[in-house]
Amino acid sequence: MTKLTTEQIDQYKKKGYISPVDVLTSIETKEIKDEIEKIEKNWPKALEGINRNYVHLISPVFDKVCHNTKILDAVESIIGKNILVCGTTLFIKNPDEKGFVSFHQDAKYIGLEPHNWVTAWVAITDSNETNGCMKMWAGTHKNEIKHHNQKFDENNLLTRGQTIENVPISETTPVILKAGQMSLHHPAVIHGSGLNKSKERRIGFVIQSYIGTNVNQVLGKMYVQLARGEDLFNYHEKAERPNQLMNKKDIILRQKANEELSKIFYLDSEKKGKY
Ligand SMILES: O=C(O)CCC(=O)C(=O)O
Repeated sequence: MTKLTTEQIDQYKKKGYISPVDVLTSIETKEIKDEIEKIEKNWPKALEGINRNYVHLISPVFDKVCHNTKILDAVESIIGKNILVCGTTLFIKNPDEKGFVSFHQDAKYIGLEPHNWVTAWVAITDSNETNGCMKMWAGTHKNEIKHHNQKFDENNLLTRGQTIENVPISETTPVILKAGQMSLHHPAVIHGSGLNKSKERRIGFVIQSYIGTNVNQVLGKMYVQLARGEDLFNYHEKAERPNQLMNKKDIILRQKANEELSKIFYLDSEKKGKY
């Protein structure tokens, strides 16, 4: 078992995130990149728009990442031994596009209470300042959830373009990761990311999030998998693990899961974005 060190846990408590943690081999990151390309080639809509979510429900390769022992050991150090996978998102920034992520707090619109959950951002390619890595405003997880303006910018990779204004960029820290490393961040830490100015894709596979079994969904319904321990609370719908890429029954389940997720993300919103 490769739990986080005391130093890493202290860093998480103090800053609201930790990085880098080594989790995948180069063979594994290549397998994931190949899987993305295979899906994009054969099912062009399967990762677009809202379908960037829940890819782990239709692909055994992504499912395997969510249940990776190294990732779960680290997550257990933060949220305890009873762990559910409650969602995943592929954050891809292509070089010729203008995708960015405004500064926000994940806990704002997601409805997961209490905040015994953590997001694992797994780098499938290197992620650095040139290609638009995440930037964290350390320590902000200790404050309240802030007001977010809803901007719906064309190139914002967030659902509503939710934005915390006036974040002092000089106080943020880039989360620089090599392919195969991950960062873990707290539901309330303020973070965002800029443009990909490189000539290659930047790919993050984000398990958002791992939740303790004691975490409820107070705004809607979610489809979860047990990743470790036992679930004595039974708050959520259960999702089976896929054993084949793009199985019909898995596609149907994923569609249902995405419809429910969309209701949560856009609750009380006058407008809908493209994700
Ligand atoms: O991939 C990015 O640049 C941002 C992702 C993000 O905001 C998150 O994982 O919470």
